[in-house]
Amino acid sequence: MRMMMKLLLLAALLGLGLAQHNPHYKHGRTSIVHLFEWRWADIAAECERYLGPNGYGGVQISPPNEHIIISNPWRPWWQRYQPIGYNLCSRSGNENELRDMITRCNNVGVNIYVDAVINHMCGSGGGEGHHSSCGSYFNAGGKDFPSVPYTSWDFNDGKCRTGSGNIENYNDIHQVRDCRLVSLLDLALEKDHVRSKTADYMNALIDMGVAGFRVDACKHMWPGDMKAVFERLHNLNTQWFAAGARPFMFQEVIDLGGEPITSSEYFFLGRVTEFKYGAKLGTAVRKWNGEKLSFLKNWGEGWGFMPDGNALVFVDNHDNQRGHGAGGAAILTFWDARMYKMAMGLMLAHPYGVTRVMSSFSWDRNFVNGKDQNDWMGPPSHPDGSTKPVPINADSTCGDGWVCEHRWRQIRNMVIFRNVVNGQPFSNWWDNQSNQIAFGRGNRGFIAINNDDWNMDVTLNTGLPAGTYCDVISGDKDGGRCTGKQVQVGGDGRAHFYISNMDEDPFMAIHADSKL
Ligand code: QV4
Ligand code: CA
Repeated sequence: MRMMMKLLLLAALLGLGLAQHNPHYKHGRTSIVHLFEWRWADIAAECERYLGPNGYGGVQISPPNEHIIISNPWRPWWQRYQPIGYNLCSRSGNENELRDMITRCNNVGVNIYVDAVINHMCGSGGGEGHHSSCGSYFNAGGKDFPSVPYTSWDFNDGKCRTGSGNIENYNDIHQVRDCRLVSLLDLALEKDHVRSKTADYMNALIDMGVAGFRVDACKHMWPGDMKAVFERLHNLNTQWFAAGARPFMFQEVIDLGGEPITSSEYFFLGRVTEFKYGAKLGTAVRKWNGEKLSFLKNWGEGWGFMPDGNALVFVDNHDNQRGHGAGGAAILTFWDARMYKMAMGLMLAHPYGVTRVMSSFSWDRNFVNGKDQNDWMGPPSHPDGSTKPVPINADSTCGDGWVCEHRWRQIRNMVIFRNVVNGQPFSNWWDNQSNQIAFGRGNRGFIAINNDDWNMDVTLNTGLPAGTYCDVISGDKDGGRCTGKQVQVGGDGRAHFYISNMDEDPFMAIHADSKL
């Protein structure tokens, strides 16, 4: 009997924990798109006209809470990572627009995940007054945020032992948690008042229908304090989610190894961003440090990444696509389009992790001594600092500086590929011991990649049923025909792949739904 009770208790605990690892996708969807800095009205429209129809599982939205308004530099993107309070008005829109967007996206099966900035408020040098996105008064120097309210009692300064009050040494776990990250006023999350205000903010969003959170700067919060907040969170709104569904949590922890704080400390709270993934994939696709694609035969946990069930993976994110955060020069972004698409194809075809697609805005980079002087630039905006809408061109691309990687045919089609092969095992690996590789997903999909400087010309076992398949990288299946290349799979499941290293996109992918 005792063993039985223990097993039941374990199951319950695991169930609780695992539930926060589950994105609650609808209709077998598998990927999240980060619509960085998009306005709520544009996200709602995109859910209905594009993300729903093309099988995206959810959207990570920029922080919806009230943030500081910064004039020097002019309206930087990172002003939204400096909270002034939890009123739901920001550069992306007001509470009504947010509510409307969440409803419209949920109604077409696209979940909303909120970027929650709960470790801190604005920078200590943020000044005093009403320069905030809802106009609320605050006094950073006095640590006074009446719109919450937070006063100086609600911050960690008494606990921080460094001279500057900022984090000075990432090898000291107390500094990392209890001092200020680049001078951002550090909240005392062990206090009940702070925990309840944080939970109230997140619960308001859960009750509006969000499916979970990307939690900012988790390395800088004690896991025990985060647990105390997460335990106060409501179950998801039963208008769109099963009764008892727990919010999906994916925690931003930058762990490339070498620091005392590790990703694994946060596994029990939800999934964790695996920053090693993008750094290693960029290095391999760029063929730096002697890396070759043929080494990716054991990609995933075999490369020392965290256990699959805990991982949130991406090629780039809003920080490291512009030199912030971690990943360094190896990170591939939309600026390196040809390699980027190859990396995205590989990530979306491979079973490891929950995948996130970055959708960016462009800016005029200005490198001086290897550093982009314009890495602070905010989204396409009007002279008054308000964000421009996202115009959709006749060819389905976006205009006005919005990059819309999630609409690039090669990426959109690989998001669909991932849905089609969901649950199928990694199979039929082949490589040429250099940079030509291929692998399948059971009997539902197959990808072949040529990253060598010569042609790929091989006959491979795809594992797929016989038939004619459209290559979804060079084109689409349009009714009864392929607009790009096609692949003939024989009765034995084998198919011939010819991929010139001069191709616009030197990789091909076929799946059960691209079969004529
Ligand atoms: C500067 C100096 C400080 C100085 C301060 C004085 O750097 O040393 O004390 O002025 O006022 C902006 C400026 C930064 C400035 C700071 C405070 O860039 O120069 O400090 O404001 O005024 C984003 C940007 C940061 C930005 C921050 C707040 O990346 O540049 O700082 O927003 O606006 C670590 C963390 C990880 C974090 C990563 C960037 O472990 O969690 O750094 N990533 C997340 C988000 C990221 C965000 C934050 C955390 C903070 O992904 O986008 O930082 O919320 O690795
Ligand atoms: Ca902290």
